[in-house]
Amino acid sequence: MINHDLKKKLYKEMLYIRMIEERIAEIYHPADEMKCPTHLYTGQEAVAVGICNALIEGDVVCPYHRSHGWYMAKGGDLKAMMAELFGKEAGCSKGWGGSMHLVDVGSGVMGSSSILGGTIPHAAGCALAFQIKEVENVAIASCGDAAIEEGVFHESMNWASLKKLPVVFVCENNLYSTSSPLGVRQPPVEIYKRTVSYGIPGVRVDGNDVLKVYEAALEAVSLARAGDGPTLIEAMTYRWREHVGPNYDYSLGYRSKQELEEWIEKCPIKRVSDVVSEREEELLIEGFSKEIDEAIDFARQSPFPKPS
Ligand SMILES: Cc1ncc(C[n+]2csc(CCOP(=O)(O)OP(=O)(O)O)c2C)c(N)n1
Ligand SMILES: [Mg+2]
Repeated sequence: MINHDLKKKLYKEMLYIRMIEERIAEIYHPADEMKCPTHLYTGQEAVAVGICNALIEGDVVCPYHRSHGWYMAKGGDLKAMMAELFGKEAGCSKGWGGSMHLVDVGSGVMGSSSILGGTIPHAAGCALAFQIKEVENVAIASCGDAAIEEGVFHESMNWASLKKLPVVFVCENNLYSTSSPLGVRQPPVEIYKRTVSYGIPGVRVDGNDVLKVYEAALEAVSLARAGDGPTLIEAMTYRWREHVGPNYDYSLGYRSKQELEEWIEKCPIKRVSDVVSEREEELLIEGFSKEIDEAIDFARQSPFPKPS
């Protein structure tokens, strides 16, 4: 049962992530201080927020390259993330990783990766460690729809099913791999149905509905925690901005402005915005804006890592 307080928490976290991403988009080119390739999460916020809110202390996430939302939703530190994007020593990966390689082991962010599908076996490995240690924790792997085409996805599903590992695979299906639509890359079988051959549950949810994502996550996580093995959650969503970078890219022709506008209508944040009053929203925006300013100032003032 999702009460008012939880709904508000989910709303706030999505708004926070949206504001961070949109601020990065504003400063990325004009300031030219972030040298790392940056994949923005705008439009997909409900997935990381819905999943991470179903987790408990000690659970871990292994996020994919569109990682900022996961890092923040799991409790990562904004200043450390911003410093990482600026390539600074105070960054969460000491300035050497950039946007796609965010780590905060203390918060359970076990390291995102630029290698498609790369963090799927990492999560299975974390889950194996939990099983061996006999702790009731769960590991989450996030990936995009393109990672389903990687061998390592299938190897991990096979092993996780065989060993009944406490892992939940989350596929954020935003319909594209860079500029290639799903239909030119995969046979017409829904991603969540691929689990049939591994004998594990697969579910599809509206990935722009944070309440639905949360409920699906709760169920998958409780199965995993009870020793009943993995689940694949396919969350249908859409990235608003270009694959990598801050621009809108419908002018490239691989997707239409109309398609983007239809998904903007389905904004995950707008869908639960009735949980706050206008005044509350203003205050939240004011507070988050200040925090983001402070994180950017902190990142700018931090030194670069020493070559040694
Ligand atoms: C193993 C591997 N192959 C190819 C790439 C190049 N690459 C980077 S992002 C990307 C598209 C990823 O699409 P998807 O997994 O659907 O995630 P999205 O970016 O759509 O969120 C590709 C092909 C890579 N990083 N790793
Ligand atoms: Mg994709």
